[in-house]
Amino acid sequence: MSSQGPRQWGVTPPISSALPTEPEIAANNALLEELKRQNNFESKAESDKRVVVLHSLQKITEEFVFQVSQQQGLPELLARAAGGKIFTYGSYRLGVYGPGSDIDTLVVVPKHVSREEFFEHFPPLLSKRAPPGAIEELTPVPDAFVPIIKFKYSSISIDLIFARLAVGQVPADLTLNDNNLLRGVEEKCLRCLNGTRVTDEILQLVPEQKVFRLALRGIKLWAQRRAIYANVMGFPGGVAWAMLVARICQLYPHATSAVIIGKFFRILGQWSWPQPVLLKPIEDGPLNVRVWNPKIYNGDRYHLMPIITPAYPSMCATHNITMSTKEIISNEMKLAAEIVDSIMVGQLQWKDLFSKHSFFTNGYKYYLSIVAASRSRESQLIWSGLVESKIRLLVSSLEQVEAIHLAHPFNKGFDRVHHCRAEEEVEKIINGDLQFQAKDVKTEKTDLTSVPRHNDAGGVAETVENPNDAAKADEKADENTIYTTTYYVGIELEQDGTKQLDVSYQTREFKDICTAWQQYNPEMNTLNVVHTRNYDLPPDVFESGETRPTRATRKVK
Ligand code: 3AT
Ligand code: MN
Ligand code: MN
Repeated sequence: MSSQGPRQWGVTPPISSALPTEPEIAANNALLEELKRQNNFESKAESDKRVVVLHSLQKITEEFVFQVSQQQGLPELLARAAGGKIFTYGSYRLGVYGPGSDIDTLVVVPKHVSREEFFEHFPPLLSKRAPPGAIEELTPVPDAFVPIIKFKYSSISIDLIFARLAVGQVPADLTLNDNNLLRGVEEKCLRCLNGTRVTDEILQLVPEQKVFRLALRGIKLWAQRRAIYANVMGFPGGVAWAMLVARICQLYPHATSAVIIGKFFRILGQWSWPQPVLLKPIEDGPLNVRVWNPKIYNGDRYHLMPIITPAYPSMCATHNITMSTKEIISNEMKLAAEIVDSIMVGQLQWKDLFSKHSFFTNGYKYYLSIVAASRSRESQLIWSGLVESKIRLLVSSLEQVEAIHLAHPFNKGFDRVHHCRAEEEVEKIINGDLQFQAKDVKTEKTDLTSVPRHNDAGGVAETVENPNDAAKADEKADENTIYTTTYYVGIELEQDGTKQLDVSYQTREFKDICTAWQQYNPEMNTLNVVHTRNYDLPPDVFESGETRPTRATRKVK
């Protein structure tokens, strides 16, 4: 018998190593059934299709490396041995993908194959080797912060990124966990390797992957329904939620997913932030790069809810969190803890945990509507993305206003299209007026969890703009078409209510930050911050069946 006792997962001993009870197993089965009912899993046929696509991408990668190697004069045998391998990261790698998920894929090549060659040779090879018509919407974005090729392969979205290692060959059995593999690798490639290295480590650091996956599916669905899933807006993103669930799995190594979810809310709802959540001790490594360390770096001391990625070089995946979003997340966790307790004793059901947020229906009396507008769709994609990435700065500065207790950003923007004939009408539109909204184009929520835009630590940052296909309004010659994206921030005032609400300084400062950006074009883009009372919220932020706030009727004396 081993004298060492059970393995310790993570940085502390477990809280409990108890085995599941009958009622816990029953609650877990009910959780699984509810997630199925919520369409959280895709069919076996769909999943099999992903395997076929990935197999094909592996073959194409090998051919790509072979082709480039031969062109460089390598003899056939060596060109074959140069190898090339694909890895995945994101929800597919974690095993928590649903019907609409993409496959986040990384192509790893040996040192003699360059990024330029990847962008030059890979797309044509893809079209040539995939079944006819299988590749659609092929969009290489070589100049992004993380260069990427986006496409659909047999209707599955693929995000393809690239890393070149400082090795002569990339064999089929290569893994990316050795820190020394990072030596001599350029920065863009390091960023691309990070996604796979982090997801791989998370999976390595949990006691039971199956338990982890089901619990994470539950937590992700809850966070999406509660509108607290969006890294750009100051909420945790997919990687951060995964790490939080992983930590709870470490603390209860034999628990069911249902129990993990309950403990998740209890423990994290009262976590003594800014104590960091770690999955293992922070490692030092061979590179001259920054590793998260609040003792050394002043900036790291300001992280309010630090959740630290396990793979070297460790980073904080939640540096965007503000005082308000932290409070909102903690409140949601406390509320959820009560709900799960009731589920466990049979008084509520899992569907109650996944109920929709009430940000608009029963949220705040006052909202700020941040309206980003452009005269063309292309310009609007870029402009709204920039404005979106700065909202959390506005939120932080609103938090400093004495009369404001909380500034709550909604996690998605609303894309609208408007037709108008006169400049006065344009003026109204860019100030939030919806009377000229195109009748034939539905308002769309920009899904920040699936349209990656701006940089983030702890994952692979992709700066990509996704053309919004559904809203293809014709631009008629005699009409101006204006594109707006509106972000909503709910404002909770301080209790005493005596102070005046004046946010003119904060909104001006926010506009200055956005318009200082070099791609801002005053001819094309505008930005306005409008005060909106709850009863003036536009109808399209509500779903059918929801009750809109009404103006409180005053008693007539
Ligand atoms: P889906 O199932 O695809 O919706 P996911 O977790 O795979 O969920 P993404 O495909 O959007 O989500 O992202 C996969 C990884 O790519 C997560 C993170 O490492 C990286 N990533 C995506 N968007 C961003 C972003 N805006 N900033 C930084 N990293 C990002
Ligand atoms: Mn994904
Ligand atoms: Mn993706």
